[in-house]
Amino acid sequence: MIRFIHTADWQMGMKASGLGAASQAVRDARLDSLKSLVDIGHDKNAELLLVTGDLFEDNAVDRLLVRRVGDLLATFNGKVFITPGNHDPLVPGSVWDHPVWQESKNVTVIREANPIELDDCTLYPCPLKEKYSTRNPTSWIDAAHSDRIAIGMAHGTVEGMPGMEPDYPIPRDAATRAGLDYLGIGHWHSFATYPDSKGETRMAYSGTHETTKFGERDSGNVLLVEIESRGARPKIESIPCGQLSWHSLDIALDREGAVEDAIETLDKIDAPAKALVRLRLDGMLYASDRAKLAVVEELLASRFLYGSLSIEKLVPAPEDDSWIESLPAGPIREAAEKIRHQALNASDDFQKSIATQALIELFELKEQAAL
Ligand SMILES: [Mn+2]
Repeated sequence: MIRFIHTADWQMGMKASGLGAASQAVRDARLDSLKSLVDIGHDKNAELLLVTGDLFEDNAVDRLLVRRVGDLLATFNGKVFITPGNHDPLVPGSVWDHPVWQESKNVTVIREANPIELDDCTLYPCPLKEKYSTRNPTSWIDAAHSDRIAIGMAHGTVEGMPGMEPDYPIPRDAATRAGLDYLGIGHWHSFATYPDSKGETRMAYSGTHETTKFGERDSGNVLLVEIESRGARPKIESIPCGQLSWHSLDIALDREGAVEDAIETLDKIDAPAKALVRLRLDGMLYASDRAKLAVVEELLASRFLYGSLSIEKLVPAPEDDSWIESLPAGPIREAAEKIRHQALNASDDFQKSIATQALIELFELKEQAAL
């Protein structure tokens, strides 16, 4: 029997740019969740920690970060095996030249695609040596005649993903073809499994241990894999490991008072100080909801680690004349009428968006003047 942690795509050193002051916290979280990953391995009595590529964002990341990651892996009770991926390929001058990898007795950076015999299993690793390739990295593996538990480690794109270039293509039935009990793969950041023709799952993306961006489905986990014996169906458990939660919210406003829905949705987010929120509102905005919109903006800015609001797709509710009537009669109201007409009738979305924002700004100016 063998029990191990399968993980990949740590992308340590990623910039997390575009998140303002939250960028540093996002980078720090990637290291914190590595600590919890090691703890999970200890709690579950995992004998091995298998990392299938892209530990680092690239080969030029800060040497101190490489040291920190290496030191952390050295704290794992069992053995650690690493295959370089396409972000951190094994090339001269790569992160894998750092002395930390020689110092840790339990950590092995795999440099050649050759079987590794361990006490309870054989590993079939596929380290990458270039950023891009059209070859199947697992094609050399032939474990069919082995009587030992056979575990592959690879990095690439499973064939058949719509619209994807064949970047290190891995056939959907790669584990069966190679005679493996389990093929742990990396490259895509969401947890995904690929059942074979018998309905048994022997191939999986672990996904990244900490979510890397908005819209990433089912990331922030590690996999605990247990294989009883050669040929047995692997037990695969996805265990949450990430520190931060990412929420990409799209809310359509369809009636007066609907901005309240957005506030309620924000109120339901657990541990807001560790949440990143991207809220996109579309639909119709009523003049009476404009003040609530300011509350939404304030909540996003104050409560969460990161919050952004996009209202480019909102238009003023056409039947709501209070947009116009609350403004002083004369040139300002006339301007507002023209802008509203533009917001509702412009031929392209960009013009609509600018007109809507101009209308909202006009109301804000009016309210400020009235104070
Ligand atoms: Mn990759």
